[in-house]
Amino acid sequence: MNEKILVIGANGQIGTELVLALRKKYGAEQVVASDINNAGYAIRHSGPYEFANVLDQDNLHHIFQKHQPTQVYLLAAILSAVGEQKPKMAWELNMTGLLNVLDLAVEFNVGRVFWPSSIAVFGPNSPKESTPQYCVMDPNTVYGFSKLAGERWCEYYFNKHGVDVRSIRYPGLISWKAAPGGGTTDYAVHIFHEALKTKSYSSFLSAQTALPMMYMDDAIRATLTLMDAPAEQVKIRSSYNLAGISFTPEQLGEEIKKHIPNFELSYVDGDPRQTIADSWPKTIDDSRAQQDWGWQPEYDLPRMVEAMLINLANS
Ligand code: AKB
Repeated sequence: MNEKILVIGANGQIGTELVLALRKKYGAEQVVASDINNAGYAIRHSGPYEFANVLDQDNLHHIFQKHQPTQVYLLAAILSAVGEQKPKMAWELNMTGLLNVLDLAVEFNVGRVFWPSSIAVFGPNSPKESTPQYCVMDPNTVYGFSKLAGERWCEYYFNKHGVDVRSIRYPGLISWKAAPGGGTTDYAVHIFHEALKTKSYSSFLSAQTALPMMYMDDAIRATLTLMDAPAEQVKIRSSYNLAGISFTPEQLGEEIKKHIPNFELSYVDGDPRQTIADSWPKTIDDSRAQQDWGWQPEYDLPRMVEAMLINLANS
């Protein structure tokens, strides 16, 4: 089948790499990138591009009508740290944006929809180690409970309207092509830029704060694998746990020192992102993703650190 793919929120950390991967796979003309901000030169100039505001149903309707997408990726969101500064706006964007797209997916009979969830759906009373797919979930950030509510809407639209919606609970994503946009896990990207530039970094998370993370290449591969899987293999229609690497700032710093021996890592106390990180899992059990659609990560900590340093140094 000739796919026509619409990516909404294409200029963000995931979108920047996902659009390029989709254009390579399906051909540039088949992948329409869209975003509310017109940054992202590589994205805008390597294929079709539309201005899209997920809160503007008429604008979205026009884009769906014009391109008749067979697959839609909705990546526009406000992440955990910024969400705490702008709680109402985060709820509005993350929730209304999703509902607008799900309604249009029904109206235009879109074949498949991808929507990202996050480890932020877990909360202080969720198990911290090997956090299972199903457990107590009491997220206490606006981002976290907007993602949890979004997961319920995704499953609901699958059951009630037959929308083939697929989702992953991404861990913190580590990438060199685009910056992360206001999350709690952002330190794990900033640290590489500073290590190369100034040989030092001051972490806003404490030395022992372990969090689930993933190199972007693995995240893109997971996303495309899930979207390619036959519908009957996608047994979870809320969102799949996905694990890559778990590490602390101290462990990451030690690994960077193997490449930059005089790198110095320090820590600042009292950052509000520490409280968010403390409410999240340390490690994730992703056995359902492994069983249902064959997920296996390729990047461990040493490989990810080497890839980040080499790619950033050469970019
Ligand atoms: C964040 O830190 O908010 C995001 C996430 C884990 O979803 N990177």
